[in-house]
Amino acid sequence: MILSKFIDELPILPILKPRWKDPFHTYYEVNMTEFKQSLHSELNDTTVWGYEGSYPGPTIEVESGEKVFIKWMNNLPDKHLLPVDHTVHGAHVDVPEVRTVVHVHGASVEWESDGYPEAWFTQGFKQVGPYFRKQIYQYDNDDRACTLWYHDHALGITRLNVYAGLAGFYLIRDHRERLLNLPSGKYEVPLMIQDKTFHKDGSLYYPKQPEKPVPELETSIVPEFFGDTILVNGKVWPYLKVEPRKYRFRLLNASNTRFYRLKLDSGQLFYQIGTDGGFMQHPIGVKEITLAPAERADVIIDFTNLEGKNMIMTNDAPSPFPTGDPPNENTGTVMQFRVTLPLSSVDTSVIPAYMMPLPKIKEQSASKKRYLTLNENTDKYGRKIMLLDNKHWDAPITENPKLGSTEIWYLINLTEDTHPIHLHLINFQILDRREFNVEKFKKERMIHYTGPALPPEPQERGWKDTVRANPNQVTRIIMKFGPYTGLYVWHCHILEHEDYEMMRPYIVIR
Ligand SMILES: [Cu+2]
Repeated sequence: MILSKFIDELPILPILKPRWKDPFHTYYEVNMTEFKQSLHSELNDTTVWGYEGSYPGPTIEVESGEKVFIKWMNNLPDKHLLPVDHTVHGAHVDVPEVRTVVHVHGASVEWESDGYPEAWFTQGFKQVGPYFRKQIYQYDNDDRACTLWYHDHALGITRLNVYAGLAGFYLIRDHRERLLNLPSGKYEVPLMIQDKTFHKDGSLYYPKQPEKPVPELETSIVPEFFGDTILVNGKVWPYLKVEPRKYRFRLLNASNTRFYRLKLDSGQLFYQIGTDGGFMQHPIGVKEITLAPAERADVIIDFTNLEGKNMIMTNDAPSPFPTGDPPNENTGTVMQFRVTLPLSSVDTSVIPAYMMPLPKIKEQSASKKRYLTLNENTDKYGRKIMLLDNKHWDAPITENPKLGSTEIWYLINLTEDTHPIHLHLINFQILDRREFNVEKFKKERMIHYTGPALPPEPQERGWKDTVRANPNQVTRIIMKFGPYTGLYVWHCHILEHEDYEMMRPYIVIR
């Protein structure tokens, strides 16, 4: 079944209204429920999970420094929409099948409100995980303007909960952003890009068995999942009618495994103004933007003088990345822009020449270096299992940075895939990437570099919370730990890896 492209309009995500707001606090309640929604007009309505009855969830917009409280509430059914694999750690038969916990990706948050994977809760908070501490999460939002997103993070079923629809945007705004005079209002559109596969009846497909099924087990964990259709804001291959003027788009890859390398088929440039953690120093004009799962890019596209033109945003990233198959005509198509709306007023917005200072964290300021491997092993059923530093989730904590200290982490990738590595709590800067001899490292546990240190790509020169750690390379990142102490996680953001042990706790100590 092949769905027609560009017959549905891009959904513009609603902004969530707080339940209550005074000069000191803002309070939201967000309900998670199961419902049916049309994801394409040729497809029967799809049963999905969403926040506040919407997939993707409504956008939460806050001001830098605003004290925000959110009660995330689980009103989902007891039975999961998708096949749970009870052989996966944290999803065994001794815990409820449907568990949720919400993480605001990229936010700096006290640990009790960060959505620790074992702080899950069930419908009505009837049952909670061992690290559950509070029903109402607190967000101080002491960050600069940036594009964050919220999504589920429950241990062992994150891939299923997010694939079912539990994801939304969380935008922090600030004074500096308003001074930049960027395209705003209806000319600023967040775009959440995901891939999914559907059954004929419109229901979501997620693989149930690995390639070599274990007869006695209902297994579902797979080393990767690639859908055969691309959705933006919850619609398959949508179109957006635009005016001949500048637009700001916040691009987010919210897919389970798929990477995207986005281009405009008209050859137009994206003017990138921001990375994961906020504005870059200067905008860069780029022909293509690579986004691993969880990465964001804040861009301006200028449709001025393009009246009547259509252009397609395409994807040519191989899957798995970077050495897998190229996308086909379907997975290579993301959405269409149609410059068919009349210009409603003169476009006075700008692509700024300068956004904000971006001081480099000095390498000499680091008090500790950590050498951490990304490993590929085989589990007892013969399935692929990816690990961080060759350790499982429940091994004792080994990463324990001191509050206020700066560290350099060497991500030593011994696998054949790129892994998007995400640290909670902090933003980091990418120092460099460098080729090394993997076989020699496996034998001698010593890094033998085989090439020069490569600086981060221009599109990565800013604050980051997710970094692509490429195969055969050591990727170095630098960060200062704070402002909170407590228990956080770092993990691969390929959700099939994260769910199956490619995640580790870490603790910030005093
Ligand atoms: Cu991974």
